[in-house]
Amino acid sequence: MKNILIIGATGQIGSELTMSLRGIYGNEHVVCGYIKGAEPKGELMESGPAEICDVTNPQMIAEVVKKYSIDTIYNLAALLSVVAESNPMLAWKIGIDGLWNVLEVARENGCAVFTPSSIGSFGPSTPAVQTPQDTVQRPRTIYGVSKVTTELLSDYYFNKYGVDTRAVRFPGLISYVALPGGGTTDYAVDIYYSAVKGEKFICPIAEGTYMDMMYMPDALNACVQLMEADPTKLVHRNAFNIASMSFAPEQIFAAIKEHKPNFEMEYQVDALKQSIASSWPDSLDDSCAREEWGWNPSYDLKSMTTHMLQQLEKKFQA
Ligand code: AKB
Repeated sequence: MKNILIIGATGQIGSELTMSLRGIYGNEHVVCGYIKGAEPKGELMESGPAEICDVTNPQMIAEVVKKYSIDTIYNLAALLSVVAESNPMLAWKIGIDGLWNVLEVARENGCAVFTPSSIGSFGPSTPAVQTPQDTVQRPRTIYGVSKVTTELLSDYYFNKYGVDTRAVRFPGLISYVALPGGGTTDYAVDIYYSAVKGEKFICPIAEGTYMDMMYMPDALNACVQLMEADPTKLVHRNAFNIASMSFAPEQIFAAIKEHKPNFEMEYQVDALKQSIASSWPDSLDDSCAREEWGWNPSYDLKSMTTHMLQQLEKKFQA
């Protein structure tokens, strides 16, 4: 049985991952780690243990790990790409100084660690179409710089100390449960909210800009499947390309319009978001994840759109 700590458990991924892991391993075995100002609420708070656990405070992490005999840490604390550009030093402090803290506690206490990377770890000199698993990573954003460092430092701790570090490169994640905050791919969530509210969507990303995206249930499965994978099969560790769909704004708009024929969209391109989006791959080659641990997503743009709209409509009716 695993005892799991999720750092950053009240964020977009964390709030759903915590509930999903509680469903698999048992409520008492999954600790929701949060910071002051981002307290868990409702089911997240009530269904299992919750502790203040600031990634920038190594003693705090060590105390929680010891108190609950933690053997696996999901380190989800990070600033997303757009917001990180307005505070690069804070992005580094959380993303990299925080990662050192987590890896040191993991080394001392024998924990496995999952710290996600992103499509943001690639840059303008990376092959953009079917981006290979092992390729050029020279990002221009501080988010990307910290994600490449995350991959390298996590591999370093595995090779030098045997810490069981594993991760994926997340595409833009789309969910009806919690909103993302400060990412370049957020438009692909916001567009569904506009459609359900009956509002015109103002798109900050230019027509023809492709990025990889994924529906949250597939992203959650990737976390669990990779952390449960047979280590002898893993050639790579930090971090695997995973993919399920790639689209440009006009394609997600068209998919929504099939359900909502009166839906309207207008482009008002945001210069910062566009420059980041243009520097990221159009689509990833995820064959290593498929071969090494059986990655096989369930949702494409069509099935995700049907499910997203149904779920958001229920949410707004309630
Ligand atoms: C962002 O847009 O910053 C994130 C990501 C793709 O890592 N969603």
